[in-house]
Parts: sequence; C-alpha cells; structure tokens
Amino acid sequence: MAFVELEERAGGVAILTINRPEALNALNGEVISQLNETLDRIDPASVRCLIVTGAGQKAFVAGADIAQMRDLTQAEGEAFGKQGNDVFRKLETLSVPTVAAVNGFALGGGCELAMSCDIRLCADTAVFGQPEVGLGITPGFGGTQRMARLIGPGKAKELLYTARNIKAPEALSVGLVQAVYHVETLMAEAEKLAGRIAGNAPIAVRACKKAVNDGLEADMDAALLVEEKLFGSCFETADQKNAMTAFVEKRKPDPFING
Ligand code: CO8
Repeated sequence: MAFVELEERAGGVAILTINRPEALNALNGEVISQLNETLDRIDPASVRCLIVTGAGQKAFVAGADIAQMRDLTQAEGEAFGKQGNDVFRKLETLSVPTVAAVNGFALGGGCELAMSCDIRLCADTAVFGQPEVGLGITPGFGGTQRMARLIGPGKAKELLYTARNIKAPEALSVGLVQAVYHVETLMAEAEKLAGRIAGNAPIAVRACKKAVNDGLEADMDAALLVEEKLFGSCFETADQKNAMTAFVEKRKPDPFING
C-alpha cells in the first residue's frame, strides 16, 4: 500500500503526499519508512522545490499513530522516536527547498513534520498543536527543539505544557506559518510559491538553504564562514555566469540549467 506518494510536475516542482486519509494520515512505522524511501528518491537534478502535504480535506497529518504507540516499551518508544527523528532530519536537511502545505490538522508528529520543512503555508481550516503531554508522552519527532527555535522558547513551552491546539490565525501571528489561504486555494498558492522558488538558480537556492540551516547551528563567526564558502561555491557555475552576463547586457537570463 502506498502511504506516501510523489508526483513530479513540470517546472521542477514535486508534491509529496502523506496518503492515509482513513486515519487522518497518522504516521505509523510503515508510513515513516515509506517517507524515508521517498525522500531518498528525490533527485535535485530534476526537483527544484518540494511541497509536502496530506491527502484528503481534513488533515495534513493528525500525529503519530496512537494505536500503534499504546503498548510500546521504553526501549521501543525510544527506537520509534529515533526512526521519526532520523527521517524528519533527512527532510529538514534535504538539499532541495521544501514547502509544507498544511491542509488541516497538524497535530503531534504532523506539526513536527510541518516544522521540518523550510516554509509553512496553511489552510484557514488548519489546526496545529503538540497534544503529547495529554497522552502521557513528550513530542518525539523533534517538536521540542524545532518549535522552540521557530517561535521562541516561551511560546513553545506554553503550547507544549498546555497541549493547547491553535488555529491558523494564531499560527500565523506566532510565526509558526508564513501565510494562511482559503482551503480551496492552498495548493494553488503552494504551487505558485514553489514554482517561483524553482525558477531561481537551483544551486544558489540550495546554498541559501544550507547557509541558513548550518549557520543557525553555529556561532556568528563560524556561520559567516559557512556563508562565505557557499557564496564562493556559486561562482563559476553556468547559472551565475548566465544571470550576471544577462544583467550586464541588460537582458533577461536564459532559463537556469541547475549547473
Ligand atoms: N493515530 C491513530 N489514529 C488516528 C490518529 C492518530 N494520531 N488521529 C486520527 N486517527 C484515526 C481515528 O482513530 C479515526 O479512526 P476510525 O475511523 O477507525 O475510528 C480516524 O482517524 C478519524 O479520526 P476521528 O474520528 O477522531 O476524527 P475527528 O474529526 O472526530 O477528530 C482529531 C479529529 C481531533 C484530529 C482526532 O482524530 C484526534 O484528536 N486525533 C489525535 C491527535 C493527536 O493527539 N495527535 C498526536 C499523537 S502523539 C504524536 O504525534 C507523538 C509524535 C512523537 C512520537 C514519538 C514516539 C515515541
């Protein structure tokens, strides 16, 4: 059964869909394993921006599978957390840029999946939250770490300790998402954004992603060195020569070739 689908569109945009709508796309071990394999198939030679979304009208992902987790031992819980963490870290550090199109409930592991993407857009029907403490556990797929980094430790702790769900407007106001759209237009808007990203020089876009990600994990001096190296790596690419020559010659650049 395909719980994760990957569809490549023209123009370098691909759409990854978590497809288990009968359980609101809840993440069991099999879904996570298929997500892992799907991420391995994404080829930056053809994919310039990846959209991550959930199947159906109701949920992005309603969390890790509670029925499957109920009887886990301590060691099994830790192993499940590692399985999720490894895959979500793979997504976070995927070389191509990623946009989460959050089309409904993004709870627990679903909120954590969205936070592992570079940019989050959501439907006006979206609901975010980390309900774990109400289930007797902590977030286990990176939620404590990524939420604190994205919206600050105070707000993150309030949401984590209370297990309070928030709707789209509050998610926007705390900076958890970058934009809210009517549920009917969300995917079109996500594709528009992804298309715009995909139209820029891919090596440079990927270098921006790496610079932000790696730089945030370093002190400022080391972070600026990361940027210098990545900045330098863009020179002598065909896309850089094409774009800068076009500017100097007062014309539009040829389409970028990802080289
Ligand atoms: N796990 C398993 N099944 C689920 C989940 C889930 N997280 N969420 C929904 N489902 C299933 C329901 O059981 C139901 O199945 P069935 O039709 O067979 O009864 C089906 O999806 C539809 O759901 P509902 O009938 O509940 O739909 P409602 O519209 O009434 O409610 C909600 C929607 C509010 C989203 C509700 O389904 C809900 O509260 N879901 C659980 C949300 C949640 O608590 N998520 C967090 C889970 S914990 C987690 O993600 C931890 C991540 C880190 C793990 C670390 C591992 C160690």
